[in-house]
Formats: sequence, C-alpha cells, structure tokens
Amino acid sequence: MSEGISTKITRRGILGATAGGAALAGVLGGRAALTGGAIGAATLAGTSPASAAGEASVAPGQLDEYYGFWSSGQTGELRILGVPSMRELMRVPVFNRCSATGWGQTNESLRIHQRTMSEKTKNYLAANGKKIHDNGDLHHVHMSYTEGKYDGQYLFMNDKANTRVARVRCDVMKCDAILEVPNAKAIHGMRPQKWPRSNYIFCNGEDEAPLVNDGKTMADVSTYVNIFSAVDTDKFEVAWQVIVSGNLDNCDADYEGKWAFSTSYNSEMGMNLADMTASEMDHVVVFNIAEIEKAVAAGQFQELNGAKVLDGRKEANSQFTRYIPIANNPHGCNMAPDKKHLCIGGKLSPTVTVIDVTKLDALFTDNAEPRSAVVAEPELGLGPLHNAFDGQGNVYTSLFLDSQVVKWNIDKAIAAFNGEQVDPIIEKFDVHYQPGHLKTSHGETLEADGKWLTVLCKFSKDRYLNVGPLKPENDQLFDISGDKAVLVHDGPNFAEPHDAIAVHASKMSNIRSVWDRQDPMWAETRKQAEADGVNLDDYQDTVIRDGDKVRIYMSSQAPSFSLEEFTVKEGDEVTVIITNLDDIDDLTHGFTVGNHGVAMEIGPQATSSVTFTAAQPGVYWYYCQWFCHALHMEMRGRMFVEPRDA
Ligand code: RUQ
Ligand code: CUA
Ligand code: CA
Repeated sequence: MSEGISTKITRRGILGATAGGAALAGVLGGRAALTGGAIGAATLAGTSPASAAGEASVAPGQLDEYYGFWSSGQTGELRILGVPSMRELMRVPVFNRCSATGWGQTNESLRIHQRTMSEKTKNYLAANGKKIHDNGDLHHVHMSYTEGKYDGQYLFMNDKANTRVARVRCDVMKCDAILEVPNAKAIHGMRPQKWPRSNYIFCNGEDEAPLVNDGKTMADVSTYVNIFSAVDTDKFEVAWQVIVSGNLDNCDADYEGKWAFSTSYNSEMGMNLADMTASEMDHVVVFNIAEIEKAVAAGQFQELNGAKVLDGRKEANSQFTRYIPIANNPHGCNMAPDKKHLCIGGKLSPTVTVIDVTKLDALFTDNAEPRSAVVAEPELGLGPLHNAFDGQGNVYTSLFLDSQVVKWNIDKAIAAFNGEQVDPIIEKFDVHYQPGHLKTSHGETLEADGKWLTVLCKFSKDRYLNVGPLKPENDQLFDISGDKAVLVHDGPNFAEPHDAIAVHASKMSNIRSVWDRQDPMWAETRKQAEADGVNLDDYQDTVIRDGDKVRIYMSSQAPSFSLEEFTVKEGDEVTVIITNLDDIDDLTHGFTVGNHGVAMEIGPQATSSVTFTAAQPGVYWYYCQWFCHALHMEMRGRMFVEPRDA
C-alpha cells in the first residue's frame, strides 16, 4: 500500500508536532492506537500469500537452501531456522540455562561461562546462590567474515542484559567462548569487522555509567561515559575500548577495514525520556580503526580492568572518532554491499541518512564539516529502524510505526538530495506488525543476492490463534526476487527474535555430525581424567574418591551406561564424566539424575561432565533422557547415596 505524498507530509507533521519530551512516549509507546491503524491498513491492503508460496515451500525430506541464524532476545539462545521453509532446526543455548542439554550446568559449559567473569560478578552471583547468570538478552547474531563474505567459521552474538558477547563454533554449533566485557554497560549493537577478515567484533555499550563504577560518583552524571569495544575474535578478549560522547545503539563496519560506526540516541546523556529526546540532533560516531590501532601499539592508553582504553570523546578532539550529526534518536546502522553507503535509520525522523564512506577520510585529515559525508536523506515513512540490501542498489527499510517496509533506491535518493525531481521510493508493503530488524539473504555481505527478505515483526496481534496475553512475535518471509515483494510465510516465534541472517548452505560445509574425540570443548575434563589415571580414549569405568569429592567415569553406548550403579556418601560432591562411545549420526545420549535437577547431553563421541552434591541418603535412578534406542527406557542405573555415618 503506497502512501501518497500528501499523507506522508501530514503524518510527518503529526510526528513533528509531538517531537520532544514525554509526548514521544505517546507516539512510540501508544500501542493501542497503533494497533487499530495497523490492522486496518493491513486488512485493506490484503497482502496475498498465495502467489509465490510454491517457491517458499520446501517439501518433506527436502533441504532448505539457506541456514537462518536467529537471535532470540530475552530467551538468550541462538536459533537455527531453514530458509525459506522457516522450519526451526535447532536451538543453541548461549546465555540461557538449558534443561535439555545441561548448558549452564555441565562443567564444560560452566568453564566457558566463567572464563572471563569478573570478581565483582562472581561475588554478586555467589551472594545470590548462583554460579552464572541464567538469563541473557541476545539481540544480534552475525557470522564471521573473510573478505566481505560469510566464511562459515563462527557466529557472534551479544547479551545486552549482562554486558557479554559470545562465540559459537559453526562446526558443532556450540558456544565455545563467552566474554564479560569490562567497563562497558549493556552491549547492544554488535557487528564483526568485514575486511580483511573479522579480526574484531565491534560492541556498543548502550548504558552510560561512571567509568569507575564503585558507587562514589553515581549521583554525578558528568562522570558517566559510554564505551565502544573491539573484541579480538581469536582470543575472545577485549582488544581495545574507546570512551565516547553520548550512548551507543547499533553499529556496523565498512568493507575496507577502515571504519566502524555507531548510532547514538542519547547524545544528550539524558537520564529520562524527556532528556534523551530533547535535542534536535543526535549523532553517528565514526571510529578510525588505523588511528586507534596506532595509539594502542604506541601504548597511548589507560589500562582499566584489563582493557586498553582510549579517549574518543568529542572534547578530547582525538583522531580516533568523528561525530556526524543525525536527526534525533536514530537507530539502525547498515553498511551497503556497494562498499560505499552507510544507511542510518531515523526512528523519530521519517528519514534514512545515507553517508558516503569515501568522504570520511576528509573528516579526519582536513577536519571537514562532519555532515559533508551525508549524501542523501530520503523521507520514507514513520519509524524507520533498520535497512537491508538487495545487492542491486536498493534498500529495504523497516517502518515501525507504519507497519510497513519501504523499498527505495540509493542512487535516486542521492539524486533527489542534489535537487533532482526523482522519487527514490520503489514500493511499500505491509507487514504484520511493527517491524524491527529486516534481513535480506546475504544482504550484509558482498554476495547480497536479493532473493529473500525476512521481516522480524514485534507484534503478531491477530495473525494466530490466541494463546493468551503473551503473544508470539511474527517473522515474515518475503520473496523479493521479482518486481514486487511477495509474502510467502508467517512464522510465529517465541520471545523475541531481534535479528537474523541467512547464510547459503554451501557456506556451511564444515558442520560435523559426530564430535572429534580430541575436541577442545572437554580439554579440561581430559586433563582431570589424566590426573586420575583415566584415558578417555581407551575407556574404563573408574570411580575416584578424593576426600569428599567423588569422580565417576563411565561411558554410554545404546542402550546402556557402562556403570549400572555407583555408590557415594551423603554430602559428597559427585562429578559424573561420561563419554559417548556411539559414533553414529544422531545418536545423542543424555544423563539425568532423578530428583537432583541434573541433566546433560552427551553427543556422539563427546565427553560431558556434571558436578552436584548428593545431599540425601537413598537410591536415585539416573537415566538417558534422549530417545536413542528401542530399549532407551531401559538405559538407566542407580546411584546409592549412603548415610554419612554408615
Ligand atoms: S535493535 S529493532 Cu536490539 Cu537490533 Cu533494532
Ligand atoms: Cu541413550 Cu536414551
Ligand atoms: Ca536523543
């Protein structure tokens, strides 16, 4: 449903009239009002799913052409969907606790969780009877790049809730590193470097706080800062950090390895809504990677909590950053695969700001006026959030308030900006409802193919059977290979996908079906076994008693555990280490101890271990919780817990 010019101006007028302070809460948060409008528009437009559905349907037994890697927001996990079928293929626990796999409970996963955990966090968790955070807020998933293309090695993701980032290995689809980012607060935007490879992931700190956050200056807002972090993707440690002016929302990187960019919606450093929306303009921060690396190499940093910190605030006048003014409260930040244009979603402004990255050098070398890099600012509709590219010079922008997506052309937008009478808008279509991120297949790479567009809608409202007050989100898939976008799939999804990428299956050739016995995932467990005289490769059941600690080594092979029973004493700290000797595709076993809250996955050829306290005397059955064999129910054994004084 295309909007006429007159409606557009009227609507902009409405937005302009309410811009500023608390009135904005009404515009953005007034969901009841938005609901009526959105449903009405959609019903009238009646986007038909019928015509292209054939191309999107993947017959039973057929494989999808793309892997879709989905964030899950506050669920804290990574999800794998098939595109275009939108079938959910797998969930990979990352920041969340997982009942099925034991993620967050097995010793292997706890080591990954605790590797970089600060003393402060450990103390906080211990005071609350916990070893790890069991929640996360995973907004953004991105794959590692080599020369601007997905390389199938790693997936990276953020946790806004607990200021962390994580890495998932694509060969086994398990998280192998979590980093608690020091100094920063609430990592939100996160993108890998695209060129020459993803040496870094860039991570935005969204919440401002005193740099030394010890409670001494917290009432004094002038001591608050925000932190931009570059994480070394190999070591998975902070490479360097830059203090910035204003907060940081979303980020991206260019295709030459020269720049990183972050949007800021709170250049005001406001502590409430009225203050955060008070200015006419916020900004995009441009980070000069070479200048930052030079300063780090020359030792021109302060070290804080183990991180090398540089000052890139406006008043520091450094060569590390430039601040390009953008209409107030921008959001999305997306680098086009034409290697030249960076698109910034206006959010409160109905515009997308296009920055020509070839004009950025002049900002640093000649101190050129920062807005001189802006080459277009098309007016597209209400609430532009994110941008996705088709590889043919066109952009799809999500319009949150309009519940629409607009397709527009970058060259035409530049021509219009230069005064030519051209309309850059190609089409607008309804989505259901309130779209956030939207993603084209390979659209964030040099291989953008313009085939599929996924729109992650924040509200599903009336699209599905009512499941109660908490409704699913709605992931919609559009076929964009033709002249018009065609809706081919509605996909309800649990809280709350923010972002997704589609990666062609040909990029994922290193995915394994069976673990390598020597996998580093259980290297520490292997060391413990060696110290106990157990060779994990030549399996023998062994029970080691070490004071109040007992270590039980056994194996699994369908349909039995090698140990049918073992005995411990009341109060013992029991560690069970199991190696799955099955080496067949899809033959995962599990180990669950009755009434102990203990369960873990043991993949084919994997070793997993879990530690718990056997607190109460009695007999407890343990069993395999992964249906593995006709005699799976019989795959069980007994743990005898003897009274302490027996
Ligand atoms: S942000 S809906 Cu968390 Cu990616 Cu824009
Ligand atoms: Cu092994 Cu079920
Ligand atoms: Ca602002």
